[in-house]
Amino acid sequence: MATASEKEGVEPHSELQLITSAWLKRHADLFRKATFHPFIQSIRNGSLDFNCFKRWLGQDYIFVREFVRFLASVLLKAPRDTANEDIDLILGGLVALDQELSWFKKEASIWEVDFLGTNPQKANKDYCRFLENLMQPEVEYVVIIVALWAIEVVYCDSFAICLEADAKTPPALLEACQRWGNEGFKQYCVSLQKIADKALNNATPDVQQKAETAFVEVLKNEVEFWNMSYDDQN
Ligand code: HMH
Repeated sequence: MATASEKEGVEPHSELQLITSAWLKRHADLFRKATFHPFIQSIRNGSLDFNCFKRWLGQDYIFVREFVRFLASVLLKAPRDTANEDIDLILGGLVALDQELSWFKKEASIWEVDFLGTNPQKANKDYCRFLENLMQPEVEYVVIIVALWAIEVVYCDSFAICLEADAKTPPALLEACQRWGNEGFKQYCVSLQKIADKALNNATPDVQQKAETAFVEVLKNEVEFWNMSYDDQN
């Protein structure tokens, strides 16, 4: 007999993603603000002031340096019984960050952005402090794997918008958009979501609540990060 999900044509693993899917619905407005931000819209319609892109580049490099530590902490905190392929996925994410940092350095020379002379702005400092708090020993693995998924999926969905068929993204910004908007990165995000839901399914309601709060906090931090990049008054 066909299961309910087969009848509806939903992929068989989808029951594992119920919790994160419910959050995406519950916080759809905020998620939209984090992914369809004026910064992204203006890349997509070709009107972004390149100075905003340069500001984003310098700030995001600082963020990614902190994110390396965060990702390493996710790997360290993974419970002993974590499936090997889940560990390998996170390890692959860390390896990709090595290439990402090289890409940032290459872009810095193209755009003449001096990373060493760049100071983190408030939204960036706040976001990095949020990551630092998540790295504390008492924070559960479930909470940080959810945060990791949320951080990645926002960039994935945002930059994918700039690659849609009718987008007028300037050629100079295409590489950045492809870095996070490509199909491989999307698959990485889907895999992270599955790991997050697996962990959530085994968590107590109390910890599930903490993870949802972390998810919402990531979205708010992402909105502030775009605001900062788009407008230097922030
Ligand atoms: C602010 N969020 C921010 N920067 C990034 N590079 C990502 C998410 C994705 O790694």
